[in-house]
Amino acid sequence: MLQQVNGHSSGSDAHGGESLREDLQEFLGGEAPLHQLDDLTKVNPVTLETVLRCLQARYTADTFYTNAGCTLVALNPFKPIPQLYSPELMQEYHAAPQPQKLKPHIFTVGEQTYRSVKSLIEPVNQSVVVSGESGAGKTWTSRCLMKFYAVVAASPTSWENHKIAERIEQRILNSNPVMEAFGNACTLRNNNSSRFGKFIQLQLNRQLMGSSLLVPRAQQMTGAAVQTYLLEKTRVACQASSERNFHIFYQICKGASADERLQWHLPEGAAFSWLPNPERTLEEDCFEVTREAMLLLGIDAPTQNNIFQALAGLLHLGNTRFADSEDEAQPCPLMDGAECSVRTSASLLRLPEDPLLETLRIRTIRAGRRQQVFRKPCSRAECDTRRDCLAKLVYARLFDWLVSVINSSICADPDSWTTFIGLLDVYGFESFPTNSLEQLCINYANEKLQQHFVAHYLRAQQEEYTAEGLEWSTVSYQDNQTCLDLIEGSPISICSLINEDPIPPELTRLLQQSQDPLLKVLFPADPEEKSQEEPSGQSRAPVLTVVSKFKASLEQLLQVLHSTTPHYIRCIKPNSQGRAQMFHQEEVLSQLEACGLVETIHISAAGFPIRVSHRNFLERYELLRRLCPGAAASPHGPPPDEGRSEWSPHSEQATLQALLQDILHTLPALARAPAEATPAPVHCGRTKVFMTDSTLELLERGRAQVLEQCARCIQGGWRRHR
Ligand code: AOV
Ligand code: MG
Repeated sequence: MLQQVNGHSSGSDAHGGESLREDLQEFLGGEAPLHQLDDLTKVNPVTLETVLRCLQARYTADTFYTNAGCTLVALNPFKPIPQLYSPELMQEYHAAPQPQKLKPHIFTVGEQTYRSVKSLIEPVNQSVVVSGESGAGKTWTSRCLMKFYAVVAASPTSWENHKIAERIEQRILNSNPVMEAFGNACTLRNNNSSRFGKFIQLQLNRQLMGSSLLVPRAQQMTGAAVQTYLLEKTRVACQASSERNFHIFYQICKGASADERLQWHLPEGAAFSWLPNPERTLEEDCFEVTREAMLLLGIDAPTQNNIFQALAGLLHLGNTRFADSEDEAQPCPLMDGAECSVRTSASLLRLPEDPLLETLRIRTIRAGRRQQVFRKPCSRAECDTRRDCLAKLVYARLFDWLVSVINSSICADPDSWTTFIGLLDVYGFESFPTNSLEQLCINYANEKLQQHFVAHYLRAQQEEYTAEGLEWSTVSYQDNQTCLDLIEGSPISICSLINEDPIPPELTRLLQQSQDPLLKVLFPADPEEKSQEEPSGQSRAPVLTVVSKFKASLEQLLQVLHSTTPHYIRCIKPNSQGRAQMFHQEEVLSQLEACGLVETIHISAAGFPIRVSHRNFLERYELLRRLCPGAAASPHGPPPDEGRSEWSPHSEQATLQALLQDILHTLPALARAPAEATPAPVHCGRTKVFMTDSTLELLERGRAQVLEQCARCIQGGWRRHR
């Protein structure tokens, strides 16, 4: 199929030549060249091939954003384009009377959400759902949007406020390098892959201009709250070949000073088994940036020192290797050289060395009515699992603690904000040669978000048309409900069958013995935790599994999204090599198919994004109806001038529809619109009038024209009178 489209072998670095360009022009039937089509709803006909070709033409022309009805498609350029994200451009979108008239950009979405959340009549919380497969550009996009809000939503009112505003927005932006250092890693699909999901709620206040209650001065960002989802903690102790551990470990090893190296036992060139591929240097390996950002978030140098020392302790723990025990009754011996690793690890984590070794090698079981304690030496594999589990436990608690510190640093006082804009950046769909529980959760999260999109847009839109009695031929779309049923349905699904890695209680107990101030905070002696230690197997509350907790947190997220007006950005990865100027058709095609883009465009193109109640429509455009000759001649006659309450939307639906047609026939001339600007049909539903953006624009132009004429008449009359 692809070969037929443009003569390029599918899967090649298909960059269009002259013949391709001509072909595209011809295909469009002499209309604007494909790369100039800002909105995919204008592609004709809308098929996977045509959409693909339009996106490819735009990519070739270095145009990376395209509208697709309610969605913005963002192609990853895989090259820096500073002018595309400059503060000047942000201001341009912010100041534009109609930002949607400018070239498609994430700043249009930013400005639209900002204006909607500012609305004086009915401010509604907004959310931006950024989706796409791993490496498609979600994190980049949400970072740019955060910068956009930091620029446009920080309008200081006084010098004092100016400093506060600067501090808070800077702190919010600083949360990014910190969270990415601890939560991102280099994978096969993305050098800076997010290994956790993130929903950031940018909190805005409402400031009024002087004493006027009607004119808003500005809406400032007063704070933010971050919610994270399931960190892929397995990565601390286990990395697939060619992948890396979390960035922070490399940052420490590469960026520590000579003194710190000594203190943290990280001699230059030391090899750590949990630190694969250290020779790869990435942009993300910058320790100084992380430290500076931590400092600005209020994490002082001594606390940072504790954190990095604990992480060095984990690296040494990873070098602890066990050999098989010849006698099952005896604990596994350590491999040569591993004593030193355990000792160093214990000293860095400030744990007693012998209990550390014992905990790693001996399992404690309580059984029987009297809860007798049995000690059983672990097999070598079990020792490895316990070692890994210890590291994962420390790292996951450290990450959660960091998030809570970030939140306390950036979160605004509940009384100081009224509305929010939520930005969702989760880990993208991924599939590796070997996949773990985390991949299931990651892909499950993506299916849930797709379902939200399907429910909110594809299904709800069409259901409303039917309910309103509009003639509408249903566009079929791929519903992923069966896939979700398989993962989370009841009574039996993958979620209900998974019963993963409980943490051995001895590990927590051991960590509670640490003398390290940080570990003391991460592992406080908790009486509740102690009571959970004995796995007697009877009368215990069901333990929440990782999957069930994740499922619950996703449900919560979706509830928040449902309570907002969502906006969608679909990031598309043009190739899997991360190279600029390379458009891999098959890879893009599969992403377009997966997100149902063509169906979205069909519904958007044929649909009516503008919905106005009968009453509101008449109130605003009544003056057009009165000047419209067709209306007077209408067999239904005009509706009563006064007492619009008699004007029942249900009984008069047909009359309204006829009048609408009259208005719209007269409108192009009235609005002095170009001849080709004939409005698309308007539909009168049971309770609302449905129309397209272009119809609305025409109506508004007509209205402005009439008002201008009226003003001239009044002025003329007034002069004659004088
Ligand atoms: P992701 O968030 O969607 O993947 P990223 O946002 O990390 O993907 O993007 C991957 C890489 O693509 C970045 O590190 C940049 O090098 C490049 N990139 C993305 N967008 C742009 C842009 N607009 N301009 C220039 N380069 C860009 V994942 O977190 O793996 O699902 O889990
Ligand atoms: Mg990401």
